[in-house]
Amino acid sequence: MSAAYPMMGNAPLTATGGRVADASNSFFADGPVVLPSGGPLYLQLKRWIEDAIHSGAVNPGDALPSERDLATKVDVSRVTVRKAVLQLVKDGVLVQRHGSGTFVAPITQRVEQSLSQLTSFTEDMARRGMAVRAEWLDRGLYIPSPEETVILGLSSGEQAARISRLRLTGETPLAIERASLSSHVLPDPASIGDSLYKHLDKFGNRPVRAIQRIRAANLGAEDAALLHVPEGSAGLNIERTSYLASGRVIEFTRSIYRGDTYDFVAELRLGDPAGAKP
Ligand code: 16G
Repeated sequence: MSAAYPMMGNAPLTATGGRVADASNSFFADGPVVLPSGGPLYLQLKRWIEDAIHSGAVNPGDALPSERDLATKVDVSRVTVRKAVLQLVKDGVLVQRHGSGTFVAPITQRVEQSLSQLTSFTEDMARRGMAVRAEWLDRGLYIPSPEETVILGLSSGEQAARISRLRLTGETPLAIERASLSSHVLPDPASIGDSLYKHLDKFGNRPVRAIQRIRAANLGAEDAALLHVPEGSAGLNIERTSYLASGRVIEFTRSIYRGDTYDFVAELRLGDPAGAKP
């Protein structure tokens, strides 16, 4: 993916997920085009566009000319343009938005999350000055699965309140979160606002401790589409089980984070070597 996000890393992740589209980027309007030589024509065109992005002649968020205009300018068929563009979309270099065209993919900056603080997504992002929002994928009360019954310690008659959200900053999706809680704690899953932890806090149910398990994963088609990355991209599968001070489990959440946007950071201290004499 490094070629797919050539300028990732230093620039800020903007609230809109990229610069304002500029269909009149002068690079595409300037003089005759000399495609890099070798290989099929569509790959030459693909390399030409990639080089333009690498060199900064075209910027993240810039719009590509229409298929027809690009074909005329480069003097290739529209089929060749389509093939090159499709490949670049698949690689995550370009993004297509229905009705508005094709754009250079926005820059994404890696976000660091401490592994020693029990914070919420909203708090993590607020500390970085990033506005977050959620798109609801699902919320409702369900008959609990055996796993939910065991992990949440549900008694008979308790249902599982499930909330599934796509977490975004601006237009850039960062994570998918699928949380389960007891229906006693969250009888109306539709009532939580932007932040689950804020909602739980209101009722004195904010978790004070959590166990988090992190695994590498390659994203399946559905999750990859939600996160706007190519299928099979690297992701982080995270399970968080959170506890109240009483020891009761309050939340079990499975999250999938984009591997290209998140670093989880843990501070390590020298402990007492096992068996050390006082
Ligand atoms: C974090 C937690 C998630 C929790 C959410 C609450 C991880 C991996 N997960 O994203 O378990 O439900 O925060 O965030 O850190 P909210 O209060 O903004 O809804």
